[in-house]
Amino acid sequence: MRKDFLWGGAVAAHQVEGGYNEKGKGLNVSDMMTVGGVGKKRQITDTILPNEFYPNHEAIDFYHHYKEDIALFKEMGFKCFRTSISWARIFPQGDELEPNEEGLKFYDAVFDECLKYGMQPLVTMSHYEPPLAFCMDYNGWYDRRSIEFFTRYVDVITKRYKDKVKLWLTFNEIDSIIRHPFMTGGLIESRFKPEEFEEVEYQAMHHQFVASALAVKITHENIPDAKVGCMLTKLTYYPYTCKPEDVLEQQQRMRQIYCYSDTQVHGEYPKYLLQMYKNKGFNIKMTDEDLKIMKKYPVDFISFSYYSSSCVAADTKGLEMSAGNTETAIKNPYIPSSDWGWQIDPEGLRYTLNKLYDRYQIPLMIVENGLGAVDEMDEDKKIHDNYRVDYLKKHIIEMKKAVEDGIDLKGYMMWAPIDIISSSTGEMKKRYGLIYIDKDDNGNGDYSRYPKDSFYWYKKVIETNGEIL
Ligand code: BGP
Repeated sequence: MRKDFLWGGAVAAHQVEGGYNEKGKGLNVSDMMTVGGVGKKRQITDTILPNEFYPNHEAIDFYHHYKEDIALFKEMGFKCFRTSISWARIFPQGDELEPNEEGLKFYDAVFDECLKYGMQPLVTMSHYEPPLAFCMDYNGWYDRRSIEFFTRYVDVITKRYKDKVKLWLTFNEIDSIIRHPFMTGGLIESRFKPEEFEEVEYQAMHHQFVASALAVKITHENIPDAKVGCMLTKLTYYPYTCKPEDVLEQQQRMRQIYCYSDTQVHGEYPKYLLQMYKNKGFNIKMTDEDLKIMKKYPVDFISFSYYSSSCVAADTKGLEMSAGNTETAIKNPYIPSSDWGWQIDPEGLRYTLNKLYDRYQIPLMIVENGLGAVDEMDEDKKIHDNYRVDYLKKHIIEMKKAVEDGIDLKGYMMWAPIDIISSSTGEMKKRYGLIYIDKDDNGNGDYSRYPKDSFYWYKKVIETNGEIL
């Protein structure tokens, strides 16, 4: 791999920090989620219920353990650490004029700790963390004022961290507003007419696109040497068969994926998306000024999460479905699945990287890739997670092949260097980490950290710049 390749790991504030009400932080949507689990849906409430357990309130207590955790990331040789800033730590209600200084100080300390070890922070501005009050009082991203509130937040954080953070992502998985509108867009479905809700989602998405373009502008003004990327859920679909109708179905489905990067990279809505609005009779309010802003400030690079792939068919009758955290499609009979039913497809990563690069020809970065699995600790407090090593190894092999194919890849952030709360189920049991956390689904445990076998394996991978896998 290139000498300056960014090896590292990624997390999101709400899944690690805890300290949900410390030093002036406001509640955000992820603070309102309860534990789900396989086959069970997470509950979302708009007020904290007395007898309910909210796993993100403590998460893995990174808020108090960040020094220890960052030291462990350093031990693995991380060049880069991706995390997010929790908007409600900085603007507790979302709409204030002045930021919360205590919240800003926390991230100063986190970034300083990374920089102390020569580790670059890669920061997501919004990763499923809209402030709850902003959702309750304004209907989240549906309200146009969301653009103003968000850009004020972006201006504050990019001014404050201008000497510390040079790599930024605007919205995590911006496409996910369609799949989980509350987490991504702060939209409370019951407040809208069911037949109008899809249009509401696309209206909120428009506001995010404008805000994202403005975030690119503001970041470049405040930090001239910064790079700002978009972030996509890289859902990869294959046609279930070579029947032309399945291939057409796949083409249509992929447009639902590409429309987000088409818009953020080319700076304008693709014609097929505008046609879809027309066909559905949507009236998405957008001003000429919005469209000018989107055109003027496209992203510098594309980042994405990649876990899995699946299939689509024109006729799904009788076909088995696969699982995913936000999306399900048809199960591919040729590839295995994780404990949570996500299909494992390393070759799909090479395919995806090439597809994206062919389409956009701008730098790419993998900012999430990993395996959620049940880990057992043995009597010596060791975790032999060879299945995780196997997953990561196979994906890195395919990533290297894609680089040989000629793509421009800046880095690989595995998800997640440390066990964290699952964003879709709220579980601890679903572990992604290279470091084990002593905490279970009911909140029991003392939060001790234990490197797993995969920790030592990844350390070697980074040490040899991906030569020894
Ligand atoms: C991505 C999210 C992450 C993360 C990951 C794994 O979609 O950006 O926040 O959670 O998926 O998903 P889960 O935690 O549901 O297993």
